[in-house]
Amino acid sequence: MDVLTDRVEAFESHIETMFTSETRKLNSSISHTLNDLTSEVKLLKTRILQIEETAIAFKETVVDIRKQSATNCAKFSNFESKINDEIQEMKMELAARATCPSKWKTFMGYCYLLYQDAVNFDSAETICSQSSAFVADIQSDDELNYLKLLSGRNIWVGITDRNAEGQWTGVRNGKRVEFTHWDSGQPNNFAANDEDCAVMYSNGKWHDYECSHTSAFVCKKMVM
Ligand SMILES: [Ca+2]
Ligand SMILES: [Ca+2]
Repeated sequence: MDVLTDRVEAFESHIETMFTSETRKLNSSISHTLNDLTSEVKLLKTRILQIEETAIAFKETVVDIRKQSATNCAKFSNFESKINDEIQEMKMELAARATCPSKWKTFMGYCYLLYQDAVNFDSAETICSQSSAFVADIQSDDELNYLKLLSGRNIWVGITDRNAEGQWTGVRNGKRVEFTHWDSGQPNNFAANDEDCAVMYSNGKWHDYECSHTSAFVCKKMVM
């Protein structure tokens, strides 16, 4: 009986030892896991703080950039307006100093000379080019009224649609004509379907004509 009791006690003691040992191990493992988790939480908190700081710094940078660009815009606009003012002043000074050769008339920065003899358009161009000028193109109502008064007769207009029918361009610069003053029904490309030059009548209305037609003309060049 004693032997049995001893064995039971020994078994109980063994079980207790095992239980204690396992409990310790478990406690230790839980404690490690807790420590690890705590460290990770700490790391995450630090990271979140860093991200928040970066976000705040970024927002401040954006605000600064906005302020800076508004300032720069204002500066640039101010600078642009100063430059424009200076250009305007220089133009006025230039216009005040500029002169036209004798016999030429001055109007809005250009010199004009009327040739009363009627010639075809190419001859008119040649005569004007000999004075470094061109057959007057007409770019505004003001210029049209001025040339009407100056010439008092039919004159060639320095435009043509020779290169592409119906596409009128300035002979001076080849640019598409923006200002026109065609009479009603004009341009009609009427004569032999080949009216590629233009004449302004004394009433200011424009008609397309064959370039071989003859007319008086006005040469035009910039004031020097
Ligand atoms: Ca034509
Ligand atoms: Ca015509």
